[in-house]
Amino acid sequence: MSNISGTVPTNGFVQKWVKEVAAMCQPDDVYWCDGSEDERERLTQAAVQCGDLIPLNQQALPGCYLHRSALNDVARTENLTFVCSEDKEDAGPNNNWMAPAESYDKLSKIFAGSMRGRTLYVIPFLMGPQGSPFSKVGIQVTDSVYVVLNMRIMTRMGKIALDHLGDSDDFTRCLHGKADLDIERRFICHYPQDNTIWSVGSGYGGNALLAKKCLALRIASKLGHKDGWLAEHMLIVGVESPDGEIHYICGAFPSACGKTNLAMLVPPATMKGWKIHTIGDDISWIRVGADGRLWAINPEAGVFGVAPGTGSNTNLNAYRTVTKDTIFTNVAMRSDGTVWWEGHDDPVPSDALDWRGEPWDPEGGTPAAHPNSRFTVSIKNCPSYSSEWEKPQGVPISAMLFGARRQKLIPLVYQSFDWQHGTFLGATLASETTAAATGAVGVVRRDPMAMLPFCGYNMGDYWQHWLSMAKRAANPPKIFRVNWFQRNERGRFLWPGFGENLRVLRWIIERCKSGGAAQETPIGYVPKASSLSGDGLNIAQSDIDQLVSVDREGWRNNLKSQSDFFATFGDRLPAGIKEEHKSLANRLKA
Ligand code: GTP
Ligand code: SPV
Ligand code: MN
Repeated sequence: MSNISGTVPTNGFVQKWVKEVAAMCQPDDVYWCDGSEDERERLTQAAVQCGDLIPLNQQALPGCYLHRSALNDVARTENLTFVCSEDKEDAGPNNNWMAPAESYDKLSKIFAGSMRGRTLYVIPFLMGPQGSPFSKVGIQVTDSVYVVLNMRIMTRMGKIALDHLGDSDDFTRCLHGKADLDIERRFICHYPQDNTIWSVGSGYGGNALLAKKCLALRIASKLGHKDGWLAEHMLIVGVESPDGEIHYICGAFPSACGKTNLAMLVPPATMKGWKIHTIGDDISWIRVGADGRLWAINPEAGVFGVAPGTGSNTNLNAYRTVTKDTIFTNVAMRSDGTVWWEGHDDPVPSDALDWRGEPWDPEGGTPAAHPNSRFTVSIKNCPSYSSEWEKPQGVPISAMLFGARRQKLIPLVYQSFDWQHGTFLGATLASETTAAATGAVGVVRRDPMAMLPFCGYNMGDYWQHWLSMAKRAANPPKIFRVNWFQRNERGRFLWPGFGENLRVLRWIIERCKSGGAAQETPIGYVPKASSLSGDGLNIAQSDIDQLVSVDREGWRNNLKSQSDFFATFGDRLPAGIKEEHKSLANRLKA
């Protein structure tokens, strides 16, 4: 029997489930988290003691700590992630599948006795604003104090969640254990029919913070399919024009393709009077409002952001966000106890330990920070944080963006003809892969709606669900495709990106208000170069022409790769998507 401490809730369903998992995992202690400040201090000390956290220089970086993960545990492992629906077809070709009974059996054996000598922490957490009818409760059990401290930042944790739950059994059961961190015994399994997630053998990010990708996307997307809403891998940002009007925009970009940066954009000095309001940087839950518009909430409370590339010249807001109360994972540490990464403001250090804790040789050809090193920090730390984040109904969405990393072919921005065509733009999204998941980097892969690794059911059904939103929403957002990542022959980015992306948002907002100069092309409405330039944009005319040009030949060559991908969905592929593919082919022929 384990020692029990902390705040045990009165909810019998929660108690019963925790008793069951404790019986399987056999921890020495069970600790029920309450989310208090006092608890944070105690758990932080415990984390320092066991080596999970290294205190940083508290003068320069108050409340900041460094975590170094196991060397084989630095990113999501998509090949070890499963959707264990009853019927394999319901997981679709977009997911790995295991039969539920087989996977419960396999993971039970790994969990059995795996917490001996350890503490099992119970984390009640709320996803979404307090008092919102759209918010959901999860209970995560974990043997990692690092995971507890991250979940504390990433969610609304403790009493607030138990109050929301009351005596209901409507909560996601999230079981997480490090076991021995052996990649051969690592599995991240989802059971949508049981509202349950089991994750074992990893302590990192989306594998271990089960509120994030596992609950808020994979499980939630399936719930949304059933109940008529959308769970999306989307940032939410409010863009205020000089006349004081605010438009809210959602954007889906694959991992490490710019969501956090767009959500925290710093307007360029030349665009006077524009302001940015940050609501969310990774996940949106989206519903049809009584007014026929789509409304979005950010279910999360924190940011688990990519460190490399974060500097005051690329994104001052993000840079300032991480100067206090931040947990850094796998960045480099300098001898004065401060942090550094590639793209940091400070010069390349000669006295740094790299992300593994080894002395770093700047000439050695390896990065100091891991390319997928991260910071975990409350969204309220961000200078552009908006209190609209707390609104139970969320914010009304004017435009949705699909973006990805593409060196060639995809223009800087173009607008879909309508909702069905916009859904098609999402469905055909493809991106060069990044370090956010294990595997090759820089390879173009299809990543529809930036949800390929996160859609908890058959993507054919998901597209049909997207198409059906138009029938229920009289006034849906306008849909756009964006690409900040075009390069020239020498590999240089054609578009300055970051703050200058506001020029693209300005055109998008004009289009939402039926303005904005555009040219109709076979792929959609593309801006006139003149609607992006002006007020101090400092790039060559030939570059801007290239950024908005449509390479018909390249698009024709792309059609086959689209249809090959769609064919893998067989008869689950919606007619509306087939129709759009055919229309695009016809327009390109004309
Ligand atoms: P996840 O947290 O993995 O979902 O990533 P994300 O989509 O939030 O990406 P993030 O904003 O953290 O950016 C990832 C990387 O892309 C960082 O290294 C950024 O510096 C870089 N990046 C972001 N926006 C731009 C841009 O407009 N232009 C260029 N060239 N790079 C960008
Ligand atoms: C992503 O990979 O899209 C992330 C990081 O946001 S993780 O939490 O690891 O999924
Ligand atoms: Mn993400």
